[in-house]
Parts: sequence; C-alpha cells; structure tokens
Amino acid sequence: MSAPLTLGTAGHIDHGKTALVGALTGSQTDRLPEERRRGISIELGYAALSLPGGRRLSVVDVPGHERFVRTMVAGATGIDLYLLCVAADDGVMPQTLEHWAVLRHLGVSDGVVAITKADLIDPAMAAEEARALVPGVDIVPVSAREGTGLDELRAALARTAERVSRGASVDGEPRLHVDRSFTLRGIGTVVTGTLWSGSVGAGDRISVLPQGLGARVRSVQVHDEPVERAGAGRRVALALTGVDWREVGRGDLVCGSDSGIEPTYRVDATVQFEPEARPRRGERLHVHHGTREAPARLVPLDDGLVQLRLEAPLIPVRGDRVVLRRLAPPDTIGGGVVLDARPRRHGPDPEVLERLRALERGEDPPPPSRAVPDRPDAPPAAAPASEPAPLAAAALRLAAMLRADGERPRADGDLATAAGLEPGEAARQLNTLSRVGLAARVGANLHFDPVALEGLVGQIVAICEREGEVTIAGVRDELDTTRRYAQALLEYMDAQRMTRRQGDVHVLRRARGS
Ligand SMILES: Nc1nc2c(ncn2[C@@H]2O[C@H](COP(=O)(O)OP(=O)(O)OP(=O)(O)O)[C@@H](O)[C@H]2O)c(=O)[nH]1
Ligand SMILES: [Mg+2]
Repeated sequence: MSAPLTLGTAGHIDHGKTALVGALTGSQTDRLPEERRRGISIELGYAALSLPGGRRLSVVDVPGHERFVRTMVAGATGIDLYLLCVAADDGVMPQTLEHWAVLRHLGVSDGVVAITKADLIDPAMAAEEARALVPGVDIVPVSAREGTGLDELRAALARTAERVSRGASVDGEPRLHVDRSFTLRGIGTVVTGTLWSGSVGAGDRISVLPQGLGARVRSVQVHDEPVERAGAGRRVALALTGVDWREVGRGDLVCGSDSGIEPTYRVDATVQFEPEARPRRGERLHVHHGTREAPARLVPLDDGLVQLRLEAPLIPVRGDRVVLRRLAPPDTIGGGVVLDARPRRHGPDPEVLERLRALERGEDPPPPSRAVPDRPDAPPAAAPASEPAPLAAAALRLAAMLRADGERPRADGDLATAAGLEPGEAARQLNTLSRVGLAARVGANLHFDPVALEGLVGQIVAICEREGEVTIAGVRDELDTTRRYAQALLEYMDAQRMTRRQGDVHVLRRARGS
C-alpha cells in the first residue's frame, strides 16, 4: 500500500483554493460563519481527497490573507506536497510569493500548480508567471466553477504523490503537533494534527508538551473513521483521557511519554535567507516550528549558521525545519534546519562551529562537555538585564486556556479562577505571556490568544477597507460577537494606532499596502 500523504494548499487570498478543494473533494472547508459570510478563509480547513489509482490524501486548506500567514505556516508544516493556486485573472501576487517561500523553507519540494478560475480568462499568462516562479512542476488550468481541468489535476497530483518520499518514518518517535483541541460529548478531549513521525494507537501513554501533562490515548480516527493505529503522514484525531481539552491547544506537541523530547529556549540551526532579506545581528524575529511560534533574537555564528535565542519555548528535535518571519513589516525572510535543539548559550567559538558543521554533514559528534541548564535568553528590549525565568506551568496553563477560548476569551478574573491562581499571580503570569507573545492584552481585564486576535483584527481591517470605516455595532454583527468584545477590539486597535476614532466610527490610520 502506498504511504499516506498530506496535501496542503497555498496561494494568495481569493485565488480559489477553498473552491478548488471543494470541487475536488466535495467538502466545504470554510466552516466558520464569518468565513462563509465574508468569503475568505480564516482557519485551517480539512478534507480527504481520493485520487485515481486509489490513493487517498489528507488535505489541509490554508487561508491566503496576509494577516493569516502564521496560520498558513501552522497548516503547511508537516505536509508532504503542495497545491499552489494562482488565479488566471490575477497571476502571481504577494502571498503567492510568501507562501512559496514558506513551502521552500519547510522543505516541501513536491507539488502541483493549479491556474484557477480558467473560465474567466485565458490562463496562459498566469501559467507563464507561475512557471517562472516554480519551474519543473505540473501546471494545470482548472475551473472549480465549471469543473474543467479537475481530472487532469487529479492525475497530476497522483503522479506527483508517487514521487514523494516521506522524510518521516513510521518507526520513529510519535510526534503530533496539535492544531485543534475540542471536546465531544461522550468522548471527551479530542486533539487533531498531522502525525510527523511514529504511530499512535489506543491505549498508548503520551505526553503533552510544553505543559508536561501525561495522558492516555482512548481512540484514534483518520478522516472521521476509527482506526486501531495511525501512522506518520496522516492527519489524525486523538481522543485523550487524563487531560482537559482546555489544557491542550494549537502549538502543543503530543509525543510518547518517555520520548525524552523537551521544550527548548535555544536552537542552533543552519539557515538560508531570502536574497533581499538582511536581518541584523540581534534582530528580533518570529521562529515558526510545528504549529507553534516564538519571538527570538538572531545570533549569527558563521556563514549560514545561527543561534536562535527564544523568548518562549519551542519543541523541536534535530533535523526539524523552522521558518523565520520578520515582525515589521511582516514577511517570511528565511528558514532552516535545526542542528542542535538544546545548545548552550554561545557565540561563534571555533569548537562549537566545528561541531555544528559536523552535525550539518549528518555526523554524530559527541555532545559538548559542559552541561547546560535550559534557560531563555535574549530579554526583549525593555526587559531587565537578567535573564527571565522559563515560563511557569501556571503561565502555560493560562496560555492554553486562552488558545482554547479563541475569539471569545474569558475575563482575566475567570481565567485566574479556572487556573486555580490568585488574581495577582495570574496577572503576573499574563504579563509574562504578553511579553513573549503568547497572550495579547486587549483591555483592562481581557487577554486574547495572539493568533485568535490576529484573525479578528484582520477581519476588522477588511471591513474598514471595504466600508471606509467601522463601528462597534458593525464589528459585533459582522464578527458574530458581543458588544463587549467589539468595543474592546476597537479600543485595542485605536491604542495600537491601527485605527483612529472619529466620534462613533473608527477609520484605518493608513492605507494598507497590497
Ligand atoms: N469564475 C470563477 N470563480 C471562482 C472559481 N473558483 C473560485 N472562484 C471565486 O473566487 C472567490 C474566492 O474563492 P475561494 O475559494 O474562497 O478563494 P481562497 O483562495 O480560498 O481564498 P482565501 O482562503 O481567503 O485565501 C469566490 O468568490 C469564488 O466563488 C472559478 O473556478 N471560477
Ligand atoms: Mg480559502
């Protein structure tokens, strides 16, 4: 039997990714009411695709909006092949380029380009642009609306899937980077994600990192069907006992209980930057790994070698890919491969460089003699000179709850109660989380998960762009939320100088670029 594979979409906003996945699979992956009303994808969508020859692919449909690139990275991580969509009437656009950069840095080298909306205009010009960007792959004009080109696209995907060799092995340590956590009546906690390596079956004991929670797998599903064991390359859903759904969320790692994998605040990596990107020494970047991201300072060591000093933990192992994004203006500027997931804090010492070059060549040099405590470094600009302590378990619990609450987080006081913390202690932990980018303070008594907040802000910006202005009532209605959240979000955007209040309406401060 052919190995299971996961296909991820990529491409600029409105270039027909979701419509094409719908036409290929029969599944509508935009499920949120906001997504349907606004006609844009916000969250990741999932479907199953049957190909000629009987192969079945898991499909992850990603959003194209420039504000949701971090969601795209979380979706693209762990995929085996891509379906890059370029609209016939629009050609290659900014997020076509950025998604393509993300795919390259993640090492996703196989895929197919679809020239979408071929019913609107001759697809030749867009195909030409796509060929210049992505040479050597099948380029197939399609129309989701008229159903043309779909058989050719399925055939191209089947051919490409035959070529794909999975980097991950079913024999390795099970690792699943969680993208969703929820609860089902009669089943309890369910987490979903792509299984990067190993296999998971009912009864297995697992750990949830970075929280370090222990749990047991109650059952496993692949595409809504129960299976005894799921192997690497599949999108899987695990029902877990021993862990509350609010204690686990996007960004967490599910791994074997005695895997030895640990969260880290430092990573030595071999990296490549985009030609025009010239990050400064000590520049603050976002490092994406798995479904998680962390702000970090960049310490160049040698040609193509860096140490990333993280302000929040990541959970990589040697050989994993990371994507590097600049914060302002946001853009994907590079990526790399983890050589050492738990290095000591060091500069370009000759001995260290020699060891890293050996790791780069795939050798197994002995570990450095000095044992290293795992501590975060590179305090953010305004922080005191001493290094902050690693995130406390209480902080990680709060961050997980915020993630689970998504677009409607509880007030800080309720968070504290649910986490069993004194209000003062909860406030301190929320401060720490805000500083490292794992929580965003939006009002006097309100924090959001940064990913959820980014989605909401993106939608409000889109309303402003469309209408020229926005009101609290408008945000409440369009985002299907309450007046309290709408008001808090607009006040936050005013304070962040994204919008300006003029009487009852809020307007964008500056015209946004393409
Ligand atoms: N004429 C025509 N329109 C299409 C076709 N495919 C999609 N569209 C339209 O293009 C718009 C965007 O389609 P989506 O599939 O939502 O685009 P998307 O790439 O998923 O957008 P994001 O997820 O927000 O990045 C919708 O209005 C679709 O109806 C097509 O084959 N032909
Ligand atoms: Mg979409």
